[in-house]
Amino acid sequence: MRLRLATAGESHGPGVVAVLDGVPHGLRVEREAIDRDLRRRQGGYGRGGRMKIEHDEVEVLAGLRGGVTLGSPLALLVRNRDFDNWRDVMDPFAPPTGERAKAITRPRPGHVDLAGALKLGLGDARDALERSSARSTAARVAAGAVCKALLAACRIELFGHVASIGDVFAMQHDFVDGKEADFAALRETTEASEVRCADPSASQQMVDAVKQAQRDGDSLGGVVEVVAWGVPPGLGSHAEWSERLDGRLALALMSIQAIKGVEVGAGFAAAHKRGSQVHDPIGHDGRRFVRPTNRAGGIEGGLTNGAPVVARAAMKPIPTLARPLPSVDLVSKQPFDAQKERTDSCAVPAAAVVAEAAVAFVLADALLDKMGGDTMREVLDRLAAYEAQLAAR
Ligand code: EPS
Repeated sequence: MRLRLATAGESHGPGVVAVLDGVPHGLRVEREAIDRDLRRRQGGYGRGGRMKIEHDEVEVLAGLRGGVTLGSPLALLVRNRDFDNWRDVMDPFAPPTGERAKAITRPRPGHVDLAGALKLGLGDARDALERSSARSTAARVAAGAVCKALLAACRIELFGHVASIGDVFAMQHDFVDGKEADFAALRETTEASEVRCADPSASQQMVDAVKQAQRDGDSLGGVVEVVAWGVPPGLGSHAEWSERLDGRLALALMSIQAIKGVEVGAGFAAAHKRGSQVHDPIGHDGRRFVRPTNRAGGIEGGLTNGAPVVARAAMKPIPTLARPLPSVDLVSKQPFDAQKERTDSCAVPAAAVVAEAAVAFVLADALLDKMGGDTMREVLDRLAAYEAQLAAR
């Protein structure tokens, strides 16, 4: 594996940071491309008050010169504007003060609060939840934007969209090889939707469902889908479990805050069907191998097969509730309602952008594994040679 991504940063601390190592020399990276993805992640109907405070923008601390990568680690910082309101709680040196320490003592079911307080031996969950917060996904999105630039240079494109929110489902699409023009159109529709959904009538129903949940003091989850096309066959590994591409996608997606399930292609539904209904027949159009269906989601045997890569992730509803569930005080053990905090009511549209970044990281990593090279010139030359070899078969 060529790429390494480390992230740091507390939700209400000075900022979140990504260190992305392994990007070859010579990749052009536009500041606006990173900032655009940061803005996309902040949007979506159902976000709470925090997003009115933050205006995420990247500061590049290392790895880039004149808009071109140096082949050294990239260090990307996104500052938290809200830190100004939390200095007396989150200052890196001054101890938190009294009332304003903002202790979380009545753990929210579904959040890290209880498990984190137990792990760290604390009667206040703040130290655990600050890092566990989905604020950290801003760092993953900034790094993902760099990965997307690398993929785009290799003519690989992708986008994340919302497949469902609550019990509202968008129309499903066949992401079959050869229909790439349709994907680009769906991406446009998605960008125009308040909930990042490619189906306009479902979009409106999703907004209504979130409004209703808000009125009820409740929250909603959903399913996001990422589709990538132009992906050459043979990325990943059939040889070792830890390098299989579906396994790597599962880790990248499952590790996003609040994700409880991941599928590739037909996923869980394939388990209830016969083999003849699930596997994608193989043809040849005189030029290359073709697949009329893509239930495999572009991955067979841990390797990309040349069809679009399709992966989905299921997000649970946000755990912080305006009408809280029963909980227990961490110190007194007395029953109380769980703590109320400012929160989002639905962050599924944001999760689609984060999932896109997660898939971009995995695909860029697998592409670099296959192609090798210190410079983008070497990567592109080796990709062209591989494509010529495939065309000659
Ligand atoms: C989050 C709680 C909310 C979200 C936050 C994730 O923050 P706050 O407690 O400051 O209102 O807004 O997400 C972000 C800040 C973000 O940038 O996505 C949580 O508890 O995980």
